[in-house]
Amino acid sequence: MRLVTLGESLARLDAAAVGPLRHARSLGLGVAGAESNVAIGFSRLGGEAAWIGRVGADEFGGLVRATLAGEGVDLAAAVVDPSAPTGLLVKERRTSALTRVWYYRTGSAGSRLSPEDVPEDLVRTAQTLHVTGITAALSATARKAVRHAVATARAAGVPVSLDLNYRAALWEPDEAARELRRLAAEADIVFATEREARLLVDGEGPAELAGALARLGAREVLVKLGRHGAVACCDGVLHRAPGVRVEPVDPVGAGDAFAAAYLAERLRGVPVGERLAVAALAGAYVVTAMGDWEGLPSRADLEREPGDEVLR
Ligand code: KDG
Repeated sequence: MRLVTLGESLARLDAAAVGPLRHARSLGLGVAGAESNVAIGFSRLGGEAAWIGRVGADEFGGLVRATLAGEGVDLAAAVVDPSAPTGLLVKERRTSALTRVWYYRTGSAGSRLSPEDVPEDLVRTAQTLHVTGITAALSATARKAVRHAVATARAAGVPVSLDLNYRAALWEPDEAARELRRLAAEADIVFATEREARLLVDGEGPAELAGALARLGAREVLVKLGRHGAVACCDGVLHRAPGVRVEPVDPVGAGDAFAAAYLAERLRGVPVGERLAVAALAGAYVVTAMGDWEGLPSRADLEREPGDEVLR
């Protein structure tokens, strides 16, 4: 199983205490980045994942590289850029149920990703290319890098997976909708929340939205519903997975966990209904731990008997 992904990974500062950030007296240090979260999740489930991206020649860049390498992610295509800093995000726990994110990434090394950074052979020999709307929103060159990777994968018959991952702080809805529709038309697999789906298409509920997204071009569309599970439209057939009941402590990263597990199970030949259920379980795992990816499950975690106390 070989997954290739590209995007920006950042240093992450986490407020330990609940409340306005200005009153946080200490911040934890970690790593964030939707695409690298997926790479870690995929690697923890036994796959080989390679990450393409740029970090600065600074300590935060070292942190990103050490963390991804420690999780078994292949960094042969990662570029160290001496002329720009590694991007940073700060997570505020505004209330126990509401997390807010502040970005410091304009002009970052990661946002300078360009088509020349995408090794075509790596993409051509992958079994899945995974991209997200975040990278397309970072800069004109990063958007071209995404388009180039997608075109390279398509020409080689490599399935393209797209997580819409709309981030309102990075671009305007109209511009996002235009670019995401274009990418969705070229993808084989599309992941969306209900809200993200509505940015691109019209529809009453999740099933209609999944069908409408599928009409843009992808054979597999997954609409994630958080604690209510997910709906999939695969080759015109609808599937549903119920949610997994958990006590979430940090909601960030659930979608990446879902995508990582879905893509891993897909490559293992697991049927759609089952891979949806595994993906929902992976999402549940990640929200029960602090951090965007730290709680991602291993295969042993996923194979626990249903009804185990682990997630309750
Ligand atoms: O999906 C979680 C990501 O959003 C997070 O890890 C940080 O990539 C990130 C972003 O751009 O928000």
